[in-house]
Amino acid sequence: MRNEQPKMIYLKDYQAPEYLIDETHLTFELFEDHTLVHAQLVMRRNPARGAGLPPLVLDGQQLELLALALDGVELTAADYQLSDSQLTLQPKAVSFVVDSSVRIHPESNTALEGLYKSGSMFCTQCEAEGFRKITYYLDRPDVMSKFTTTLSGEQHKYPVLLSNGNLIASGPDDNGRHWATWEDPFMKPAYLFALVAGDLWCVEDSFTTMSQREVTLRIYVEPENIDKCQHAMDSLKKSMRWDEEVYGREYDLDIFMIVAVNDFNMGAMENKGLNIFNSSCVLARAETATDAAHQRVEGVVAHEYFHNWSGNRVTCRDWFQLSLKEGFTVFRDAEFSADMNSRTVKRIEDVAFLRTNQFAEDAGPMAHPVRPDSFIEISNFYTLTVYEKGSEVVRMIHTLLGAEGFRKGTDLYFQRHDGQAVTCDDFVKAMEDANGVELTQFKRWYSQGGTPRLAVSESYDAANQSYSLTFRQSCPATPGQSEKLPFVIPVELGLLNGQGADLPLRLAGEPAAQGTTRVLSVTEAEQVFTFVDVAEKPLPSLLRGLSAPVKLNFAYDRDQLMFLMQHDSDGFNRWEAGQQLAVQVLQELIGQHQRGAALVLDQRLVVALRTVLENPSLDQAMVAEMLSLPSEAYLTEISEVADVEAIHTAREFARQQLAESLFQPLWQRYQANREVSRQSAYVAEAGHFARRSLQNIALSYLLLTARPEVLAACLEQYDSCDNMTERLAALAVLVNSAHEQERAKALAVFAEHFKGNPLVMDQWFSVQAASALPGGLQRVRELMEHPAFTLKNPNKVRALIGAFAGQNLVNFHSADGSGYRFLADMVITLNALNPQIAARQLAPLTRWRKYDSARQALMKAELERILASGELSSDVYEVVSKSLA
Ligand code: B3K
Ligand code: ZN
Repeated sequence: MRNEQPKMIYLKDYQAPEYLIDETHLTFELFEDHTLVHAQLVMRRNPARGAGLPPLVLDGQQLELLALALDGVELTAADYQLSDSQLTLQPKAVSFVVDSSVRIHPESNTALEGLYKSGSMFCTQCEAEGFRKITYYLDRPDVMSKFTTTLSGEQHKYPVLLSNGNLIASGPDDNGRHWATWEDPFMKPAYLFALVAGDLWCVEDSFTTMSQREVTLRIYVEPENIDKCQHAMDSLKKSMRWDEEVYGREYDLDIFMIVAVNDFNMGAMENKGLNIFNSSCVLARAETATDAAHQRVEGVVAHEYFHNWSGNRVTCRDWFQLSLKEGFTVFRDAEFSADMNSRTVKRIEDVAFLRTNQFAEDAGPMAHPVRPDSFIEISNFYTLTVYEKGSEVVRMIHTLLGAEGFRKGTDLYFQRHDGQAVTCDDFVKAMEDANGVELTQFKRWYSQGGTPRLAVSESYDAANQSYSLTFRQSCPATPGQSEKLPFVIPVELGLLNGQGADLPLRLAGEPAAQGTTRVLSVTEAEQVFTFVDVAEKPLPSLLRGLSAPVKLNFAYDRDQLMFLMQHDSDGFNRWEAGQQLAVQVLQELIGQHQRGAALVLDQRLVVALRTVLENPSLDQAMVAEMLSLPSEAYLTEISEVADVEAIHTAREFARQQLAESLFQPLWQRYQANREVSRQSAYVAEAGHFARRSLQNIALSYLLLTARPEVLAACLEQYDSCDNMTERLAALAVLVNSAHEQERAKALAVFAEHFKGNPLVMDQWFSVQAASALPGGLQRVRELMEHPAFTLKNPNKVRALIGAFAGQNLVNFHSADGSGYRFLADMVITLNALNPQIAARQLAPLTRWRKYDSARQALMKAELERILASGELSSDVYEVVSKSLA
């Protein structure tokens, strides 16, 4: 908790550190009621900061200082100053050694930052500023040091003792204790430090790198999970090979370890050589993890592994540069997943997520540029903007330079900055230098927040056979930034003729056409591009693959969208046309509902989806994506004022109508796919994901019809499937259905069967929390009393409270304000337990500007109540105060 007014930190105030730490020698003595940490820091004045010996200011929080020595001489209280967050002492020479001993309490650390206990094991999470809760240190990413770590604990309770790098010695102690010493040969900032002690089992494998070095791979888990590691191990080996092939990056230590822990604030952490993972991002097998979970494991294992180069070997100078490693690494893992599975489907999923969630963040009170200018609490800036939009920015560089040019840029970046802590500017500079291009204007993507609008209009000149597109870009104001300068917007496009074929593209002034899809750079506020040799008025396919994270506006009519859905050569844009058609149709229904008129579904949506369903040559995953109507959250995001009730009613009406009208083709595809699932064992591969996704979305429509054969099929799937993907889908469909008895029975059977598996129980909580049936809040309150629930576990909080507030929009936004009150109560409780999780759960309340004035008032009142509730963490304080500003 803060006891001073939280301070804003600014990028413009960055200064290099006064001192450097060449070597860090740590000793941990782990006990049940405390831990002793001894740190020996071999330090010197930073030559870049000139002469003189200013005071040395070390970061430290919640540490009990037991002893302090400078160059071997014990210091007394008169020799240093101690505050809640700093230890200040006066060096006497350019080079010196600081020794400190502190006592800490991992056993009562519920914030899960620094050293803490997850169940019976010790583990760490240091990024961003957790290391200062372990020992006094220069806890900033531009201070890089060589670490040696010795840890000791009871042999019986903690047979496995791990830290970064290589094990160099170990042995027994007296009194049933033992110890191990690990040495990490690579310089690293403190945020990459890790330690684990526990009763763990591991699966082991090995990988031969491109220069023929053998690397030992180990995944450590609690004994009951030893049968759920194979998928993560396979994913790790694929990631290692992919990074060699696509980026020329080889692994650099003799061992790579992953440890799964149950209590973890985020998905995982890329500590050098010792990744620590939320168990939800490691454990996967058919019976307990869905296809989505398998894909998440693959993606997160890859993401953390890729950080070894994009993050660890080349790290961030300061935390304003977070997207340097995160945006780049998300781009890398997205491309990896695209290569391992279906590229188009991966892009569709990522874009749907970006537009629903990051665009909402960009339109809210916490909006910030990809490289923020200021923050109060850095933990609040592990955002969709830094991660997902940051990845889009890297993707645009890739689009502008092409794959080869981009690779030249990354080669130069890694070579030039290996072992350094650098900035986003350094990244872009490497791209510029390797390609002989200038990206000055492009860099506005790093410094300007908000989602740009791109309005496009057309004109066709039949006499001259020319076709012009006019692009107008603008960007709404965001906190602290009222005026925006034009961005560089890469627009990938094609022009379709009346038969749906792509036309050759020749811009006025060019000697010849250059392909049928190309990338235009829109750089002005308003800019016209004219194509020549255009014999008939074409239909444009714009922003293919979402080539820039902008909101596109072109006045397509519904027939044109149906045409694009069928003919666009770009699979992503075929999906996109279907989504736009659905948005138009749903918005019409929303309007009808608001006027009190009868709801009438535009039959063109039915025709379009029937065509998709009856086309056997389409990838089944694409069919499933096209059948998925835009989510309520997305419809909210694109509304001026979101009418929660109308959105829900309109969307459910459309689903119901589609289910009735398309019953035959849905039933046929469901039965065919279920039959294949019945005949074959579970396989975690793209083709199988595709089959099951179509099967399950078909089932969700089918159960909206009152046909008894569908209920029977749903129960058959629920009872006799061999995997969690089919089982959970059947359960979710039942939970949202009117079949009360079957629902209750399925839920009870599920809970009984999986009560020993916390990750599966998370799914059970989520499915119920997200159910739009009336009485949602009451159900959530009851579930909080379930023995498997605890507010101390972040996965549980996300599964129940997060799913309720983020996915159950009708119940959360109940007009009486009960949902808001509940969330505020949870945030106040969590603030004391785990500030990072508390601040994250707040997000739905910060979006108050989207709603009608009555709801706005209720939401703001809850934010005010949180603000007045007493001692707030800097995490919660920052989000609440900015939301009310
Ligand atoms: N780098 C970690 C983030 C941990 C932040 C904790 N406040 C996860 C990742 O992006 O790989
Ligand atoms: Zn990351």
